[in-house]
Amino acid sequence: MLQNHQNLHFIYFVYFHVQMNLFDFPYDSSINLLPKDGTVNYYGKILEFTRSDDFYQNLMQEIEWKNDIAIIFGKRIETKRKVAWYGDLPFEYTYSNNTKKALPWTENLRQLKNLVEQKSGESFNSCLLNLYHDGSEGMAWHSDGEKDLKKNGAIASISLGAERKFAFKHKVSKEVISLVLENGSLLVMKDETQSHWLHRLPPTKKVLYPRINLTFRTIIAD
Ligand SMILES: O=C(O)CCC(=O)C(=O)O
Ligand SMILES: [Mn+2]
Repeated sequence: MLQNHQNLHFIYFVYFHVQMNLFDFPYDSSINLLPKDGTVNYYGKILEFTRSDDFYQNLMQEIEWKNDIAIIFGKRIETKRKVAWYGDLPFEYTYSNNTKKALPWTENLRQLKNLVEQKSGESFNSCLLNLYHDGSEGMAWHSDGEKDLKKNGAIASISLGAERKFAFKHKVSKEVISLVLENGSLLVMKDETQSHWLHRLPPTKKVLYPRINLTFRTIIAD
């Protein structure tokens, strides 16, 4: 009996470890990465490599990528990074004095939206996509507190392609929390995160490949 019991433990142990390796889900998504004033949960890879690669290839082709406009030292400049904006309705979204009208979901975006909604338990009506061609392109410190966004609404971020470092900085205490966003991973920012923390994607010389980022959001239609 004792022997059987031990075997059972052994089998469970091996099964559990194989499962962990097969699906590579080592993160506890209930852990809040922020010490205060907001909630950030990292789910690790939620897409297996081939699925993630399919989405990456399809989105690269089908998305209407456009150069973005940013205001740097008071000047409007066109970024090398490309962006696109999709949603349930032709929502208008304004940032850096730049207004975009959301395009209708593609089948790939709909599938990713369903997946992040199921994983996060939140719902979204729009998605901002960013394409960084390599590590020379990034995004400076900012928060996603635009007036068109639902206040304290969750933002779900999917990463496809090259893995990149991502960081949060508290607006008052200046504490910095960083992590690596892996290919096929999900990160969710919610509660008061955007009011109290900035985030950025630092540029790096080490990354030579593209990355696509999708941030699912909730827009308040007028
Ligand atoms: O590329 C990322 O991971 C973040 C993008 C971002 O912060 C944004 O689009 O507001
Ligand atoms: Mn952002």
